[in-house]
Amino acid sequence: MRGGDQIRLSGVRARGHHGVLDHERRDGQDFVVDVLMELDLRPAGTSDELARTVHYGEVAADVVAVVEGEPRDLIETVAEEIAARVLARPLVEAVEVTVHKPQAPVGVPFGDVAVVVRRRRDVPVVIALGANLAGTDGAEPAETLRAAVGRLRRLRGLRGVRASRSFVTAPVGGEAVAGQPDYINAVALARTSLSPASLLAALHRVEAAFGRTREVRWGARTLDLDLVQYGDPSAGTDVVSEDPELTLPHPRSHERAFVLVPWADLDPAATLRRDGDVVAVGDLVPGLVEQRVLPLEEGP
Ligand code: A4P
Ligand code: MG
Repeated sequence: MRGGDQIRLSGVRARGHHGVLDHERRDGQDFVVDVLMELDLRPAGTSDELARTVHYGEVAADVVAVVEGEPRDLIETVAEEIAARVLARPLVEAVEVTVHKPQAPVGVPFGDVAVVVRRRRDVPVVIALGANLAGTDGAEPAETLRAAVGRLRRLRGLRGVRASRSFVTAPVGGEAVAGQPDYINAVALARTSLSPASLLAALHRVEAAFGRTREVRWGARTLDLDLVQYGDPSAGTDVVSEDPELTLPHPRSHERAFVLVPWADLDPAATLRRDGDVVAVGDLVPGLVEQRVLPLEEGP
């Protein structure tokens, strides 16, 4: 585990019927479980809201449900199942699960036997990049996008960052963007161990590092990073959220050529959830030909 924030839940005891021997299956025995969760505790610590952290009572209930549930031959399997349940909680980035079996049939006097599994969340994400103002250091938008992709590559909790080529695009948004200069847009694909909220916060920090200010919504900007999709809709693992702070998938991406064209260019098999249906990104592009999107010579 890395050296970040943690919640540690130790010594959860429950009776289970796991083991390969007949008497283990018949009589059962006590199992003791420790769970160490890695997550960002700042949102909870600064708001005092339970919804912004993991409820350790619910995690304890998950542990008991697995231990008392389907008998397994191996405590490795029990540990794996507990880890999967804990990681299914949206805020948990990584988990270490220890399953002790202190009454195991070892054949000699012994203190304890335990297995430890460490699992990290690993979710595919799609990030849209856009800029149409020179940065505070005078960098042109295309340069800013290249530098921003470099930042994303170094972001803790993000790996395997792949960026599309950059595209020159006409401003979309009617009156609100009238008279703005053309945008440079690109899309990055990556895998993350961060929760959706932590990833968005990290993207906002990158925007700020490039001089992004937010006086006017839809205003011209030095850098805009939107989280387009979190998870894989074709596998049914994408997060869907109506929260105005973080709407997923991004509510306007499906109608924006400046997102879809670079995305399909980078990943021709990409899919997006739209009104509950999973659609191919490439199939949405032909309906948006009136939006001007032309490749820049070199990608970021
Ligand atoms: N927010 C909610 N969901 C998300 C999400 N999935 N990703 C919230 C990112 N942010 C999300 O965003 C406003 C609020 O949206 C944030 O508080 C965040 O919590 P913002 O970045 O502060 O402001 P914005 O970018 O002006 O608003 P928004 O809604 O992101 O604007 P859009 O829809 O991104 O439009 N035309 C071209 N050619 N290229 C462009 O890149 N961009 C825009 C901005 C308009 N026209 C454009 C382009
Ligand atoms: Mg934005």
